[in-house]
Amino acid sequence: MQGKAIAHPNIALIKYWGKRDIDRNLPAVGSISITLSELHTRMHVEFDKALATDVLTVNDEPDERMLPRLSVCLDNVAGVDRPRARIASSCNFPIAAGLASSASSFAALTVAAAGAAGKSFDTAHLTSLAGQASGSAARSLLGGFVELENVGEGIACHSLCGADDWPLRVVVAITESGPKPVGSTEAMEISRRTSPFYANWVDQQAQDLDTARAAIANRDFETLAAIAEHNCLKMHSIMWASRPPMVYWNAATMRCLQTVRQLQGQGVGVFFTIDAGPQVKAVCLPEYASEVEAAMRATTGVVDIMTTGLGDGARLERQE
Ligand code: 2P0
Repeated sequence: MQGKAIAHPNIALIKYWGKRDIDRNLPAVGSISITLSELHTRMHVEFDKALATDVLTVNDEPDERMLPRLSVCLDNVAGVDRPRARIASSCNFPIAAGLASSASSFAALTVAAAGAAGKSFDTAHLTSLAGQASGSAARSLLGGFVELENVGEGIACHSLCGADDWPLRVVVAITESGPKPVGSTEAMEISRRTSPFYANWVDQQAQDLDTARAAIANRDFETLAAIAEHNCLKMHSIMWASRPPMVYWNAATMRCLQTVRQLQGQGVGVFFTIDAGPQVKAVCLPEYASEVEAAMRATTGVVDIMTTGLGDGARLERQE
């Protein structure tokens, strides 16, 4: 009755922002992401009939905050009549700070819970379960470049390119390690309801996805860089124009963008992307990784740097 799984966060190059069905947590738009290798979340789920409630530890400390969402995910995977569970999560990067910790957490939890419940679901079903818990988590089921599509009444994910087939590097510049002021789920809803740019965003997404998909197939870094930066800035423009406005950036976020622009001016193959937080991810061709890392590290306000390659999808490590 126990399962242990590992999953890596993913960074969207073409972003998911907004839902078409809140109750079923279905995204309004498709997205394309890269799964990272060095950052990870491990989830250990142990069902125990003697427990009265689910209990959670995060990095060995009791933690109640995420428990309600994790419990619902366990219900969806193992059934509402399941025994209560001991959930132990460990994460090697800052949580809830715009580094996609919910993606790796819910992908790992879905796989661990299915293992603990003795269910052998296929990837399509695991994708749908993880996506119900957190939209971006569905993409962490797979490795390398991953596309999430809206298909009928649900979602489907497929791999566009393996992690080793285009081994880009990602330099993550941490500019602040505290949790973000507004969670993504709430921020997406505020955007959908109030931003004058939201409808355009939804309308244009298919075109951005087509451009990125073709760039990945052709290993065309320049085209991917241009469309990823455009899509990222569009997403943030929606948030800035929402009521209340949501600005996740800080001064160092902007300085990192300037660093990337300077590197690009010197011919370095790099582009930026930013999620619902102040961290900047600089995606680069492997030959430029140390140059990009040094430049980001030297940027005023950057408090930490993590460099990673592209990694594999979520997997079960132990099942008993
Ligand atoms: C993404 N983000 O595509 C976008 C870009 C953040 C910015 O998916 O409400 O935690 O749980 O489905 O997946 C973060 O949102 O949201 C996210 P829910 P999730 O990566």
